[in-house]
Amino acid sequence: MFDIINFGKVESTNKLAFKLIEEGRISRNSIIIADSQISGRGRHDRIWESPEGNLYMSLVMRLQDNFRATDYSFLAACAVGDTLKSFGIESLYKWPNDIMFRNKKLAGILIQTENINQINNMVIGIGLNLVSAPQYAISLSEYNIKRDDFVEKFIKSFSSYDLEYQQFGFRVIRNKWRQNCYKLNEQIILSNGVSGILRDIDDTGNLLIVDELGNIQKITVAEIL
Ligand code: BT5
Repeated sequence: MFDIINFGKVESTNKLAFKLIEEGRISRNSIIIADSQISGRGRHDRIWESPEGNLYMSLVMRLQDNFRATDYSFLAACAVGDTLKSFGIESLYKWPNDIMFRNKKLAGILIQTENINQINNMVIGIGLNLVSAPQYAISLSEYNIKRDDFVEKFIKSFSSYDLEYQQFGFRVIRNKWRQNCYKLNEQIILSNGVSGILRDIDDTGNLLIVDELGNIQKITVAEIL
């Protein structure tokens, strides 16, 4: 189980997590939660809007040998999705790290790793719009979900997926993730210029697209536009 550590306003819960690991002030089974973030970040240093009222959390873990950090992006998405479902909310998972609701972005996941004192540390940052969102995104303001209730259920779901992952590997997570895959079997366009039908993810989390010529393209890094 995780120890929960609450903060008020922070720069970024992911950043704080690594600082606390470096200073030896946190166990590798903790969750940092903040009320708001001054400089919340997404991938490639993109900004994550972080006003008060939403959920900003970072899970601090030790990344065990032979496990891939990227697998945890799918695992965390499944746990967020199942938790949302327990509140009656049907979400979809957009490759590689978004949670969508009513066709708009509701939550994002940012996984970072750093080797500190010969230990591979993994920080899984999750931002979820409980009460407010930027105009182009969506929140759950109409649902009245308490942050702590969400976190409690999320931890249970995450921990049970993690056990399954450790026992059976990525296959179980992949099967579960693809059941809620956003735009599955639909035409998509990617940021790298590739377009085609989104067919699947493979056993390492790459996106598989069938292009106009019927060829399967394996995509490792890109965004679905
Ligand atoms: C993500 O990045 O979606 C990962 C976001 C992770 C945020 C959490 S909060 C706790 C922890 N601490 C941090 O500092 N970060 C993590 P990416 O796929 O790069 O998406 C970033 C894009 O999402 C931005 O460029 C905006 O277009 C959009 N965006 C920004 N804020 C948003 C929000 N609150 N809701 C929905 N979309 C947002």
